Amino acid sequence: MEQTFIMIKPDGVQRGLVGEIIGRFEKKGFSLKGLKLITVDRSFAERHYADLSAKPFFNGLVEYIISGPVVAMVWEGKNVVTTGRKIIGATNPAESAPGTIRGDYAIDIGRNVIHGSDSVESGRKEIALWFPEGPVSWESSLHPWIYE
Ligand code: RTP
Repeated sequence: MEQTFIMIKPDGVQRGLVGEIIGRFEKKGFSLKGLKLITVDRSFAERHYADLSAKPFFNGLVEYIISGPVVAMVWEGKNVVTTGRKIIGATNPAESAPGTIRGDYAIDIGRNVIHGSDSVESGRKEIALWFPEGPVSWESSLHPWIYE
């Protein structure tokens, strides 16, 4: 089954949005396979965002991510990468539809509350980086009520 890496960024944690965000993924029917509250250092944040190292906003982005604890998660389910990005909404909250997490809870692109892997392959890489111990292996007894 497909997995994705989801991170509630420091602003989401500080604003008390952890329960709300987890609830949205849970209620959709996805399964939580990894969860930790963690404060990362600069070199770790730079590794996570290595693909963006040439961008002008890179330093500000790294400062933001290391500014407080984040909630790192692995979520599993059919099409969870693409559907997870839809639940999250467009990168710039000014363009995120109401009903999405960013559309409902964010205003500035540099304080957009949450991260989600943009492909199955980057999900794999990000899960390996954040969960070197591997996700938790379990299967929800609700599966027959969620998948036909
Ligand atoms: P994410 O990785 O956080 O899920 O976001 P994304 O794929 O939707 O967007 P990406 O282009 O990968 O950018 C990563 C994060 O960098 C910040 N950003 N700031 N100031 C700016 O122009 C700018 N552009 C991007 C955002 O926090 C974005 O989520």
